[in-house]
Amino acid sequence: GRTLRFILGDQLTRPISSLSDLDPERDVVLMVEVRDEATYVRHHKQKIAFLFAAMRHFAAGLEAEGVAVAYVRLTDPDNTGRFTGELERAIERYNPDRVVVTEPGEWRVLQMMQDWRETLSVPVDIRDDNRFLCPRQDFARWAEGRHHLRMETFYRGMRRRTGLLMDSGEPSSGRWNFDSENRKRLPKKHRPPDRIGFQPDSITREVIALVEQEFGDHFGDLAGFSWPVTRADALAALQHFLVHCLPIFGDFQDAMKTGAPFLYHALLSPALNAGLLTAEEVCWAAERTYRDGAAPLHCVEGFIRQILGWREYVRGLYWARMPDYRETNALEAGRDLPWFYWSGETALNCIAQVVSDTRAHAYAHHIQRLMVTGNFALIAGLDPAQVEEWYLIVFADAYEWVELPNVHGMVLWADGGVMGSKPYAASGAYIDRMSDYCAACSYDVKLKSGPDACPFNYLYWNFLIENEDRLAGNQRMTMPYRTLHGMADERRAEIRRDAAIFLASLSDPAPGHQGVQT
Ligand code: FAD
Ligand code: DLZ
Ligand code: SF4
Repeated sequence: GRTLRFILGDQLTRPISSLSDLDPERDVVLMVEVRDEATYVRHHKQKIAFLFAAMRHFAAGLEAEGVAVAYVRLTDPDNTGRFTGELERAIERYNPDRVVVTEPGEWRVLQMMQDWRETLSVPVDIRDDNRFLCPRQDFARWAEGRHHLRMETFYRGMRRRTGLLMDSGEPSSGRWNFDSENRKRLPKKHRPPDRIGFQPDSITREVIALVEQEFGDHFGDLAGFSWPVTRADALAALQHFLVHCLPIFGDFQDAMKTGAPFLYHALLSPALNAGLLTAEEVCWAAERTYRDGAAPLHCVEGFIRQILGWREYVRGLYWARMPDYRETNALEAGRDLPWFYWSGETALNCIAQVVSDTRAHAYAHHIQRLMVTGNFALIAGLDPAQVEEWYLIVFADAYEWVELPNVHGMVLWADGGVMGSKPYAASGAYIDRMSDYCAACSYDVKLKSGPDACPFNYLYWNFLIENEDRLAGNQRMTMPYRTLHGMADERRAEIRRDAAIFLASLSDPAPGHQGVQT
Protein backbone atom coordinates (compact mmCIF):
# COMPACT_ATOMS: atom_id res chain seq x y z
CA GLY A 1 0.00 0.00 0.00
CA ARG A 2 0.86 3.65 -0.07
CA THR A 3 2.53 5.47 2.80
CA LEU A 4 2.07 9.16 3.52
CA ARG A 5 5.31 10.60 4.91
CA PHE A 6 4.90 13.90 6.73
CA ILE A 7 8.07 16.03 6.85
CA LEU A 8 8.05 19.06 9.19
CA GLY A 9 9.86 22.30 8.43
CA ASP A 10 12.86 21.40 10.60
CA GLN A 11 13.15 17.86 9.23
CA LEU A 12 14.79 18.66 5.90
CA THR A 13 17.24 15.76 5.97
CA ARG A 14 17.21 13.21 3.16
CA PRO A 15 18.35 10.28 5.37
CA ILE A 16 15.83 11.12 8.14
CA SER A 17 14.08 8.11 9.69
CA SER A 18 10.66 8.96 8.20
CA LEU A 19 12.10 8.64 4.67
CA SER A 20 14.35 5.64 5.25
CA ASP A 21 12.08 3.10 3.56
CA LEU A 22 10.56 5.52 1.05
CA ASP A 23 9.07 3.83 -1.99
CA PRO A 24 9.28 6.48 -4.72
CA GLU A 25 6.85 4.54 -6.91
CA ARG A 26 3.98 4.65 -4.47
CA ASP A 27 4.55 6.90 -1.47
CA VAL A 28 3.67 10.56 -1.07
CA VAL A 29 5.71 13.05 0.95
CA LEU A 30 3.61 15.74 2.61
CA MET A 31 5.03 19.18 3.45
CA VAL A 32 2.88 22.09 4.63
CA GLU A 33 3.32 25.80 5.20
CA VAL A 34 0.82 26.57 7.95
CA ARG A 35 -0.10 29.78 9.69
CA ASP A 36 -0.27 28.18 13.14
CA GLU A 37 3.43 27.33 13.06
CA ALA A 38 4.41 30.80 11.94
CA THR A 39 2.33 32.50 14.63
CA TYR A 40 2.15 30.28 17.77
CA VAL A 41 4.92 32.65 18.64
CA ARG A 42 5.38 35.58 16.27
CA HIS A 43 8.70 34.45 14.77
CA HIS A 44 11.28 36.84 13.35
CA LYS A 45 10.54 37.39 9.65
CA GLN A 46 13.88 35.85 8.64
CA LYS A 47 13.13 32.68 10.56
CA ILE A 48 9.88 32.14 8.66
CA ALA A 49 11.51 33.05 5.35
CA PHE A 50 14.44 30.74 6.05
CA LEU A 51 12.20 27.76 6.78
CA PHE A 52 9.73 28.27 3.96
CA ALA A 53 12.59 28.75 1.49
CA ALA A 54 14.43 25.69 2.80
CA MET A 55 11.20 23.65 2.67
CA ARG A 56 10.49 24.64 -0.95
CA HIS A 57 14.03 23.79 -2.03
CA PHE A 58 13.92 20.46 -0.20
CA ALA A 59 10.60 19.59 -1.86
CA ALA A 60 12.05 20.48 -5.26
CA GLY A 61 14.99 18.15 -4.57
CA LEU A 62 12.67 15.23 -3.76
CA GLU A 63 10.63 15.92 -6.88
CA ALA A 64 13.81 15.91 -8.95
CA GLU A 65 14.39 12.38 -7.61
CA GLY A 66 10.98 11.39 -8.88
CA VAL A 67 9.26 11.40 -5.49
CA ALA A 68 5.65 12.60 -5.33
CA VAL A 69 5.51 15.59 -2.99
CA ALA A 70 2.23 17.07 -1.79
CA TYR A 71 3.36 20.59 -0.96
CA VAL A 72 0.83 22.96 0.58
CA ARG A 73 1.67 26.63 0.28
CA LEU A 74 0.67 29.18 2.88
CA THR A 75 -1.68 30.95 0.46
CA ASP A 76 -3.36 27.83 -1.00
CA PRO A 77 -7.08 28.58 -0.69
CA ASP A 78 -7.92 25.31 1.12
CA ASN A 79 -5.04 25.54 3.61
CA THR A 80 -6.49 24.98 7.09
CA GLY A 81 -3.47 26.65 8.72
CA ARG A 82 -2.75 23.69 11.02
CA PHE A 83 -0.63 20.54 10.91
CA THR A 84 -3.59 18.36 11.90
CA GLY A 85 -5.97 19.91 9.37
CA GLU A 86 -3.46 19.51 6.56
CA LEU A 87 -2.68 15.92 7.48
CA GLU A 88 -6.40 15.08 7.51
CA ARG A 89 -6.87 16.68 4.09
CA ALA A 90 -3.92 14.73 2.69
CA ILE A 91 -5.27 11.44 4.04
CA GLU A 92 -8.59 12.08 2.33
CA ARG A 93 -6.87 12.96 -0.90
CA TYR A 94 -4.24 10.19 -1.08
CA ASN A 95 -5.95 7.44 0.90
CA PRO A 96 -2.72 5.99 2.38
CA ASP A 97 -2.41 2.76 4.42
CA ARG A 98 -0.42 4.54 7.07
CA VAL A 99 1.27 7.78 8.05
CA VAL A 100 4.98 7.89 8.92
CA VAL A 101 6.56 10.79 10.82
CA THR A 102 9.77 11.46 12.69
CA GLU A 103 9.32 12.74 16.24
CA PRO A 104 9.33 16.56 16.36
CA GLY A 105 11.56 19.05 18.15
CA GLU A 106 8.87 20.44 20.42
CA TRP A 107 6.71 18.89 23.13
CA ARG A 108 3.69 20.78 21.81
CA VAL A 109 3.97 19.01 18.44
CA LEU A 110 4.61 15.59 20.00
CA GLN A 111 1.27 15.98 21.78
CA MET A 112 -0.35 16.59 18.39
CA MET A 113 1.30 13.50 16.93
CA GLN A 114 0.11 11.36 19.80
CA ASP A 115 -3.42 12.66 19.25
CA TRP A 116 -3.17 11.66 15.59
CA ARG A 117 -2.78 8.06 16.69
CA GLU A 118 -6.20 8.33 18.36
CA THR A 119 -8.06 10.47 15.87
CA LEU A 120 -6.87 9.58 12.38
CA SER A 121 -8.43 6.81 10.31
CA VAL A 122 -5.00 5.24 9.57
CA PRO A 123 -2.13 4.04 11.78
CA VAL A 124 0.59 6.57 12.59
CA ASP A 125 4.19 5.45 12.92
CA ILE A 126 6.22 7.97 15.01
CA ARG A 127 9.91 7.25 14.56
CA ASP A 128 12.97 8.31 16.58
CA ASP A 129 14.88 11.30 15.28
CA ASN A 130 18.06 9.71 13.95
CA ARG A 131 19.80 13.05 13.42
CA PHE A 132 21.12 13.28 16.97
CA LEU A 133 24.21 11.47 18.20
CA CYS A 134 22.66 10.60 21.56
CA PRO A 135 19.32 8.77 21.42
CA ARG A 136 16.69 10.20 23.80
CA GLN A 137 16.45 6.90 25.67
CA ASP A 138 20.18 6.83 26.39
CA PHE A 139 20.11 10.34 27.79
CA ALA A 140 17.03 9.58 29.84
CA ARG A 141 18.76 6.55 31.33
CA TRP A 142 21.78 8.69 32.27
CA ALA A 143 19.54 11.43 33.71
CA GLU A 144 17.36 9.10 35.76
CA GLY A 145 17.53 9.73 39.47
CA ARG A 146 19.97 12.63 39.14
CA HIS A 147 19.00 16.19 40.03
CA HIS A 148 22.11 17.82 38.58
CA LEU A 149 22.86 16.99 34.97
CA ARG A 150 26.34 18.23 34.22
CA MET A 151 27.31 18.84 30.63
CA GLU A 152 30.98 17.99 31.12
CA THR A 153 30.23 14.45 32.30
CA PHE A 154 27.83 13.89 29.44
CA TYR A 155 30.28 15.33 26.91
CA ARG A 156 33.14 13.05 27.90
CA GLY A 157 30.83 10.10 27.51
CA MET A 158 29.94 11.31 24.01
CA ARG A 159 33.61 11.69 23.06
CA ARG A 160 34.17 8.07 24.11
CA ARG A 161 31.01 6.90 22.41
CA THR A 162 31.78 8.52 19.04
CA GLY A 163 35.59 8.44 19.12
CA LEU A 164 35.73 12.12 18.18
CA LEU A 165 39.11 13.62 19.17
CA MET A 166 40.09 10.38 20.85
CA ASP A 167 43.38 8.50 20.52
CA SER A 168 43.45 4.90 21.76
CA GLY A 169 40.72 5.54 24.32
CA GLU A 170 42.22 8.80 25.60
CA PRO A 171 41.33 12.38 24.66
CA SER A 172 43.65 13.72 21.96
CA SER A 173 46.77 15.23 23.54
CA GLY A 174 45.52 14.12 26.96
CA ARG A 175 43.06 16.95 27.70
CA TRP A 176 39.27 17.06 27.51
CA ASN A 177 38.84 20.77 27.81
CA PHE A 178 40.56 23.89 26.49
CA ASP A 179 38.01 26.46 27.71
CA SER A 180 40.66 28.51 29.47
CA GLU A 181 42.36 29.22 26.13
CA ASN A 182 39.13 30.42 24.54
CA ARG A 183 38.64 33.72 26.30
CA LYS A 184 40.82 36.24 24.48
CA ARG A 185 39.81 39.84 23.93
CA LEU A 186 39.58 41.06 20.37
CA PRO A 187 42.43 43.50 19.59
CA LYS A 188 41.06 46.98 18.82
CA LYS A 189 41.90 47.10 15.11
CA HIS A 190 41.17 43.42 14.50
CA ARG A 191 39.14 42.82 11.35
CA PRO A 192 37.12 39.58 11.39
CA PRO A 193 36.97 37.60 8.12
CA ASP A 194 34.33 38.33 5.49
CA ARG A 195 31.59 35.73 5.49
CA ILE A 196 29.93 34.18 2.51
CA GLY A 197 26.37 35.31 2.21
CA PHE A 198 23.96 33.44 0.00
CA GLN A 199 22.13 35.61 -2.54
CA PRO A 200 18.44 34.65 -2.49
CA ASP A 201 17.44 32.84 -5.70
CA SER A 202 13.99 33.22 -7.29
CA ILE A 203 12.37 30.69 -4.93
CA THR A 204 13.77 32.45 -1.87
CA ARG A 205 12.88 35.89 -3.21
CA GLU A 206 9.30 34.77 -3.68
CA VAL A 207 9.21 33.53 -0.08
CA ILE A 208 10.69 36.79 1.22
CA ALA A 209 7.95 38.74 -0.55
CA LEU A 210 5.34 36.37 0.90
CA VAL A 211 6.66 36.82 4.43
CA GLU A 212 6.75 40.61 4.06
CA GLN A 213 3.15 40.51 2.90
CA GLU A 214 1.75 38.01 5.42
CA PHE A 215 3.91 38.65 8.49
CA GLY A 216 5.00 42.24 7.91
CA ASP A 217 4.22 43.20 11.52
CA HIS A 218 6.51 40.54 13.03
CA PHE A 219 9.84 41.53 14.60
CA GLY A 220 12.89 41.72 12.35
CA ASP A 221 14.24 42.90 9.01
CA LEU A 222 14.35 40.85 5.81
CA ALA A 223 16.73 43.08 3.85
CA GLY A 224 19.93 41.34 4.92
CA PHE A 225 18.64 37.79 4.41
CA SER A 226 21.61 35.64 3.39
CA TRP A 227 21.14 32.24 5.08
CA PRO A 228 21.92 29.07 3.16
CA VAL A 229 18.57 27.42 2.34
CA THR A 230 19.78 24.32 0.49
CA ARG A 231 22.02 21.48 1.53
CA ALA A 232 24.56 22.46 -1.13
CA ASP A 233 24.78 26.00 0.23
CA ALA A 234 24.90 24.78 3.82
CA LEU A 235 27.85 22.54 2.88
CA ALA A 236 29.53 25.56 1.29
CA ALA A 237 28.96 27.53 4.50
CA LEU A 238 30.49 24.69 6.50
CA GLN A 239 33.51 24.57 4.21
CA HIS A 240 33.99 28.33 4.46
CA PHE A 241 33.86 28.12 8.24
CA LEU A 242 36.36 25.25 8.42
CA VAL A 243 38.90 27.08 6.28
CA HIS A 244 38.52 30.71 7.35
CA CYS A 245 37.13 30.68 10.88
CA LEU A 246 37.74 27.41 12.71
CA PRO A 247 41.54 27.94 12.98
CA ILE A 248 40.82 31.05 15.10
CA PHE A 249 37.35 30.09 16.43
CA GLY A 250 38.45 29.24 19.94
CA ASP A 251 40.55 32.31 20.59
CA PHE A 252 37.79 34.88 20.27
CA GLN A 253 34.79 32.69 21.10
CA ASP A 254 33.63 35.01 23.88
CA ALA A 255 34.47 38.37 22.25
CA MET A 256 31.81 40.90 21.21
CA LYS A 257 32.20 43.73 18.72
CA THR A 258 29.85 46.51 17.65
CA GLY A 259 28.20 45.77 14.31
CA ALA A 260 30.03 42.43 13.98
CA PRO A 261 27.99 39.64 15.57
CA PHE A 262 29.47 36.89 13.38
CA LEU A 263 33.20 37.15 14.21
CA TYR A 264 34.56 33.57 13.98
CA HIS A 265 31.27 31.80 14.77
CA ALA A 266 29.99 29.07 12.50
CA LEU A 267 26.57 30.54 11.59
CA LEU A 268 25.47 26.97 11.09
CA SER A 269 22.72 26.63 13.70
CA PRO A 270 19.75 27.44 11.42
CA ALA A 271 20.98 24.88 8.86
CA LEU A 272 21.78 22.29 11.54
CA ASN A 273 18.48 22.67 13.34
CA ALA A 274 16.44 22.49 10.14
CA GLY A 275 18.37 19.39 9.08
CA LEU A 276 20.32 20.73 6.09
CA LEU A 277 23.46 19.49 7.86
CA THR A 278 23.82 16.79 10.50
CA ALA A 279 25.68 17.14 13.76
CA GLU A 280 27.64 14.02 12.96
CA GLU A 281 29.02 15.25 9.64
CA VAL A 282 29.85 18.68 11.04
CA CYS A 283 31.79 17.20 13.97
CA TRP A 284 33.75 14.79 11.80
CA ALA A 285 34.53 17.53 9.29
CA ALA A 286 35.95 19.64 12.13
CA GLU A 287 37.97 16.72 13.47
CA ARG A 288 39.40 16.14 9.98
CA THR A 289 40.57 19.76 9.92
CA TYR A 290 42.51 19.08 13.11
CA ARG A 291 43.95 15.78 11.87
CA ASP A 292 45.05 17.52 8.66
CA GLY A 293 46.90 20.11 10.71
CA ALA A 294 44.71 22.93 9.38
CA ALA A 295 43.29 24.01 12.76
CA PRO A 296 44.68 23.73 16.31
CA LEU A 297 43.20 21.36 18.86
CA HIS A 298 41.93 24.03 21.27
CA CYS A 299 39.79 25.54 18.49
CA VAL A 300 38.50 22.23 17.16
CA GLU A 301 37.78 20.88 20.63
CA GLY A 302 35.96 24.12 21.53
CA PHE A 303 33.80 23.78 18.45
CA ILE A 304 33.07 20.05 18.75
CA ARG A 305 32.17 20.57 22.42
CA GLN A 306 29.40 22.98 21.35
CA ILE A 307 27.77 20.44 19.07
CA LEU A 308 28.64 17.02 20.48
CA GLY A 309 28.40 18.37 24.02
CA TRP A 310 26.03 21.29 24.45
CA ARG A 311 23.68 20.69 21.56
CA GLU A 312 23.14 17.00 22.30
CA TYR A 313 22.96 17.69 26.02
CA VAL A 314 20.22 20.35 25.85
CA ARG A 315 18.19 18.15 23.55
CA GLY A 316 18.46 15.19 25.90
CA LEU A 317 17.66 17.34 28.91
CA TYR A 318 14.61 18.86 27.21
CA TRP A 319 13.00 15.51 26.52
CA ALA A 320 14.06 13.99 29.84
CA ARG A 321 12.54 16.84 31.87
CA MET A 322 9.56 18.10 29.86
CA PRO A 323 6.77 19.04 30.38
CA ASP A 324 7.53 19.99 33.99
CA TYR A 325 10.80 21.69 33.09
CA ARG A 326 9.16 24.81 31.67
CA GLU A 327 7.01 25.37 34.76
CA THR A 328 9.68 25.94 37.40
CA ASN A 329 10.70 29.43 38.54
CA ALA A 330 13.37 28.79 41.17
CA LEU A 331 14.23 32.45 41.69
CA GLU A 332 10.57 33.54 41.60
CA ALA A 333 11.33 36.16 38.98
CA GLY A 334 8.32 38.01 37.58
CA ARG A 335 9.16 41.38 36.10
CA ASP A 336 7.72 42.10 32.64
CA LEU A 337 10.06 42.03 29.65
CA PRO A 338 11.01 45.66 28.95
CA TRP A 339 9.90 47.11 25.65
CA PHE A 340 13.51 47.72 24.60
CA TYR A 341 14.03 43.99 23.98
CA TRP A 342 11.98 44.69 20.83
CA SER A 343 12.79 48.28 20.01
CA GLY A 344 16.42 48.43 21.08
CA GLU A 345 15.62 51.91 22.38
CA THR A 346 17.63 51.99 25.57
CA ALA A 347 20.65 53.79 26.93
CA LEU A 348 22.14 50.39 27.79
CA ASN A 349 24.41 50.30 24.74
CA CYS A 350 25.23 46.60 25.00
CA ILE A 351 21.53 45.67 24.87
CA ALA A 352 20.85 48.17 22.07
CA GLN A 353 23.65 46.60 20.00
CA VAL A 354 22.55 43.01 20.54
CA VAL A 355 18.91 43.85 19.75
CA SER A 356 20.05 45.66 16.62
CA ASP A 357 22.17 42.67 15.45
CA THR A 358 19.26 40.39 16.22
CA ARG A 359 16.75 42.46 14.30
CA ALA A 360 19.06 42.65 11.27
CA HIS A 361 20.14 38.98 11.15
CA ALA A 362 17.85 36.86 13.39
CA TYR A 363 21.20 36.02 14.95
CA ALA A 364 23.37 36.94 17.89
CA HIS A 365 26.26 34.81 19.01
CA HIS A 366 26.39 32.77 22.17
CA ILE A 367 27.97 35.31 24.50
CA GLN A 368 25.66 38.08 23.32
CA ARG A 369 22.69 35.84 24.13
CA LEU A 370 24.15 34.64 27.42
CA MET A 371 25.94 37.63 28.89
CA VAL A 372 24.01 40.63 27.50
CA THR A 373 20.29 40.00 26.96
CA GLY A 374 20.49 36.88 29.13
CA ASN A 375 22.46 38.29 32.03
CA PHE A 376 20.28 41.38 32.11
CA ALA A 377 17.13 39.22 32.22
CA LEU A 378 18.62 37.27 35.13
CA ILE A 379 19.79 40.16 37.29
CA ALA A 380 16.73 42.31 36.54
CA GLY A 381 14.50 39.39 37.59
CA LEU A 382 12.52 39.14 34.34
CA ASP A 383 9.67 36.66 34.07
CA PRO A 384 11.06 33.37 32.60
CA ALA A 385 8.04 32.74 30.38
CA GLN A 386 8.33 36.16 28.70
CA VAL A 387 12.08 35.86 28.27
CA GLU A 388 11.70 32.38 26.78
CA GLU A 389 9.11 33.59 24.31
CA TRP A 390 11.46 36.39 23.22
CA TYR A 391 14.31 33.94 22.57
CA LEU A 392 12.02 31.57 20.69
CA ILE A 393 10.85 34.42 18.46
CA VAL A 394 13.95 36.38 17.59
CA PHE A 395 16.54 33.80 16.45
CA ALA A 396 16.44 31.89 13.16
CA ASP A 397 17.80 28.80 14.95
CA ALA A 398 15.24 28.75 17.77
CA TYR A 399 13.11 25.68 18.51
CA GLU A 400 11.92 24.89 21.97
CA TRP A 401 14.17 21.81 22.43
CA VAL A 402 17.27 23.99 22.22
CA GLU A 403 15.96 27.38 23.31
CA LEU A 404 14.30 26.30 26.54
CA PRO A 405 17.23 24.63 28.37
CA ASN A 406 19.52 27.47 27.33
CA VAL A 407 17.19 30.18 28.57
CA HIS A 408 15.30 28.55 31.42
CA GLY A 409 18.29 26.61 32.74
CA MET A 410 21.56 28.16 31.69
CA VAL A 411 20.57 31.85 31.67
CA LEU A 412 17.76 32.27 34.19
CA TRP A 413 18.55 29.41 36.59
CA ALA A 414 14.78 28.95 36.74
CA ASP A 415 15.37 25.16 36.98
CA GLY A 416 17.10 25.59 40.34
CA GLY A 417 20.41 24.17 39.18
CA VAL A 418 19.58 21.14 37.02
CA MET A 419 21.77 22.55 34.27
CA GLY A 420 24.23 24.97 35.85
CA SER A 421 25.67 24.76 39.33
CA LYS A 422 25.25 28.52 39.81
CA PRO A 423 23.60 31.45 38.02
CA TYR A 424 25.81 33.18 35.43
CA ALA A 425 25.22 36.62 37.01
CA ALA A 426 27.82 39.23 36.13
CA SER A 427 28.39 42.94 36.50
CA GLY A 428 29.33 45.40 33.74
CA ALA A 429 33.02 44.55 34.10
CA TYR A 430 32.53 41.29 32.20
CA ILE A 431 30.89 43.05 29.25
CA ASP A 432 33.59 45.71 29.31
CA ARG A 433 36.34 43.09 29.23
CA MET A 434 34.86 41.12 26.35
CA SER A 435 33.44 43.91 24.13
CA ASP A 436 33.77 47.44 22.79
CA TYR A 437 30.21 48.31 23.89
CA CYS A 438 31.02 50.22 27.07
CA ALA A 439 33.30 52.78 25.44
CA ALA A 440 30.31 54.08 23.44
CA CYS A 441 27.77 53.86 26.25
CA SER A 442 26.27 56.82 28.09
CA TYR A 443 26.59 54.87 31.33
CA ASP A 444 29.97 54.57 32.98
CA VAL A 445 30.98 50.96 33.51
CA LYS A 446 33.53 51.98 36.14
CA LEU A 447 30.93 53.70 38.35
CA LYS A 448 29.19 51.57 40.96
CA SER A 449 26.38 53.84 42.06
CA GLY A 450 24.33 56.88 41.08
CA PRO A 451 22.46 57.81 37.91
CA ASP A 452 25.52 57.52 35.62
CA ALA A 453 26.68 54.13 36.90
CA CYS A 454 26.34 51.11 34.63
CA PRO A 455 23.08 49.47 35.79
CA PHE A 456 24.62 46.01 35.48
CA ASN A 457 26.89 46.95 38.40
CA TYR A 458 24.23 47.60 41.01
CA LEU A 459 21.73 45.12 39.52
CA TYR A 460 24.31 42.40 40.04
CA TRP A 461 24.58 43.10 43.78
CA ASN A 462 20.87 43.71 44.04
CA PHE A 463 20.33 40.26 42.50
CA LEU A 464 22.56 38.70 45.15
CA ILE A 465 20.72 40.56 47.91
CA GLU A 466 17.27 39.60 46.61
CA ASN A 467 18.23 35.94 46.27
CA GLU A 468 20.27 35.65 49.44
CA ASP A 469 17.99 33.02 50.96
CA ARG A 470 18.10 30.90 47.83
CA LEU A 471 21.75 31.28 46.82
CA ALA A 472 23.94 32.15 49.80
CA GLY A 473 24.23 28.45 50.71
CA ASN A 474 25.47 27.55 47.21
CA GLN A 475 29.14 26.55 47.46
CA ARG A 476 30.01 28.16 44.17
CA MET A 477 28.57 31.47 45.39
CA THR A 478 30.72 31.69 48.50
CA MET A 479 33.05 34.36 47.12
CA PRO A 480 30.48 36.96 46.02
CA TYR A 481 28.42 36.44 49.19
CA ARG A 482 31.51 36.92 51.31
CA THR A 483 32.03 40.27 49.59
CA LEU A 484 28.38 41.17 50.03
CA HIS A 485 28.46 40.31 53.70
CA GLY A 486 31.51 42.53 54.14
CA MET A 487 29.62 45.56 52.78
CA ALA A 488 28.53 48.39 55.07
CA ASP A 489 24.77 48.80 55.56
CA GLU A 490 24.88 52.17 53.78
CA ARG A 491 26.42 50.55 50.70
CA ARG A 492 23.72 47.89 50.67
CA ALA A 493 21.06 50.57 50.97
CA GLU A 494 22.62 52.49 48.11
CA ILE A 495 22.52 49.39 45.89
CA ARG A 496 18.88 48.79 46.79
CA ARG A 497 18.01 52.41 46.03
CA ASP A 498 19.82 52.59 42.66
CA ALA A 499 18.29 49.29 41.60
CA ALA A 500 14.78 50.28 42.69
CA ILE A 501 14.94 53.53 40.71
CA PHE A 502 16.27 51.80 37.60
CA LEU A 503 13.87 48.85 37.76
CA ALA A 504 10.89 51.16 38.25
CA SER A 505 11.89 52.99 35.08
CA LEU A 506 11.58 49.71 33.12
CA SER A 507 7.83 49.67 33.49
CA ASP A 508 7.37 53.24 32.24
CA PRO A 509 5.17 52.99 29.18
CA ALA A 510 7.36 53.23 26.10
CA PRO A 511 6.74 56.48 24.24
CA GLY A 512 4.71 55.98 21.10
CA HIS A 513 4.07 52.27 21.64
CA GLN A 514 0.80 50.82 22.82
CA GLY A 515 2.15 47.42 23.69
CA VAL A 516 2.16 46.28 20.08
CA GLN A 517 5.06 44.01 19.27
CA THR A 518 6.75 44.88 16.01
P1 FAD B 1 28.92 28.58 17.13
O1 FAD B 1 29.25 29.45 18.26
O2 FAD B 1 29.84 28.64 15.97
O3 FAD B 1 28.79 27.09 17.65
C1 FAD B 1 28.71 25.98 16.77
C2 FAD B 1 27.45 25.18 16.98
O4 FAD B 1 27.40 24.66 18.29
C3 FAD B 1 26.15 25.92 16.80
O5 FAD B 1 25.76 26.01 15.45
C4 FAD B 1 25.19 25.10 17.63
O6 FAD B 1 24.63 24.08 16.85
C5 FAD B 1 26.05 24.49 18.70
N1 FAD B 1 25.87 25.15 20.00
C6 FAD B 1 26.71 26.04 20.57
N2 FAD B 1 26.28 26.36 21.80
C7 FAD B 1 25.15 25.68 22.00
C8 FAD B 1 24.23 25.60 23.09
N3 FAD B 1 24.41 26.29 24.21
N4 FAD B 1 23.16 24.83 22.93
C9 FAD B 1 22.96 24.12 21.81
N5 FAD B 1 23.79 24.15 20.76
C10 FAD B 1 24.88 24.92 20.86
N6 FAD B 1 21.08 27.63 19.86
C11 FAD B 1 20.17 27.23 18.97
O7 FAD B 1 20.49 26.52 18.03
N7 FAD B 1 18.86 27.62 19.09
C12 FAD B 1 18.44 28.42 20.09
O8 FAD B 1 17.26 28.74 20.17
C13 FAD B 1 19.40 28.87 21.04
N8 FAD B 1 19.03 29.69 22.05
C14 FAD B 1 19.98 30.12 22.94
C15 FAD B 1 19.60 30.95 23.97
C16 FAD B 1 20.52 31.39 24.91
C17 FAD B 1 20.09 32.27 26.02
C18 FAD B 1 21.86 30.98 24.80
C19 FAD B 1 22.86 31.41 25.80
C20 FAD B 1 22.25 30.15 23.77
C21 FAD B 1 21.33 29.71 22.83
N9 FAD B 1 21.70 28.86 21.78
C22 FAD B 1 20.74 28.45 20.89
C23 FAD B 1 23.07 28.34 21.67
C24 FAD B 1 24.04 29.20 20.83
O9 FAD B 1 24.00 30.53 21.24
C25 FAD B 1 23.74 29.09 19.35
O10 FAD B 1 23.64 27.74 18.97
C26 FAD B 1 24.83 29.73 18.52
O11 FAD B 1 24.96 31.08 18.86
C27 FAD B 1 24.55 29.54 17.06
O12 FAD B 1 25.45 30.22 16.27
P2 FAD B 1 26.67 29.54 15.50
O13 FAD B 1 26.17 28.48 14.59
O14 FAD B 1 27.44 30.66 14.88
O15 FAD B 1 27.41 28.88 16.71
C1 DLZ C 1 9.04 27.27 12.68
C2 DLZ C 1 8.15 26.78 11.59
C3 DLZ C 1 7.44 27.69 10.83
C4 DLZ C 1 7.58 29.15 10.99
N1 DLZ C 1 6.59 27.28 9.87
C5 DLZ C 1 6.46 25.97 9.62
C6 DLZ C 1 5.56 25.50 8.63
O1 DLZ C 1 4.84 26.24 7.99
N2 DLZ C 1 5.51 24.17 8.39
C7 DLZ C 1 6.26 23.28 9.08
O2 DLZ C 1 6.19 22.10 8.80
N3 DLZ C 1 7.08 23.70 10.07
C8 DLZ C 1 7.20 25.01 10.34
N4 DLZ C 1 8.02 25.43 11.34
C9 DLZ C 1 8.77 24.42 12.10
C10 DLZ C 1 7.88 23.76 13.14
O3 DLZ C 1 7.42 24.74 14.05
C11 DLZ C 1 8.69 22.69 13.85
O4 DLZ C 1 8.75 21.57 13.02
C12 DLZ C 1 8.09 22.28 15.16
O5 DLZ C 1 8.18 23.35 16.06
C13 DLZ C 1 8.77 21.06 15.77
O6 DLZ C 1 10.13 21.33 16.02
FE1 SF4 D 1 26.28 47.75 28.95
FE2 SF4 D 1 27.03 48.92 31.25
FE3 SF4 D 1 28.77 48.65 29.27
FE4 SF4 D 1 26.74 50.38 29.03
S1 SF4 D 1 28.42 50.49 30.50
S2 SF4 D 1 27.48 48.94 27.47
S3 SF4 D 1 25.11 49.28 30.10
S4 SF4 D 1 27.80 46.99 30.40
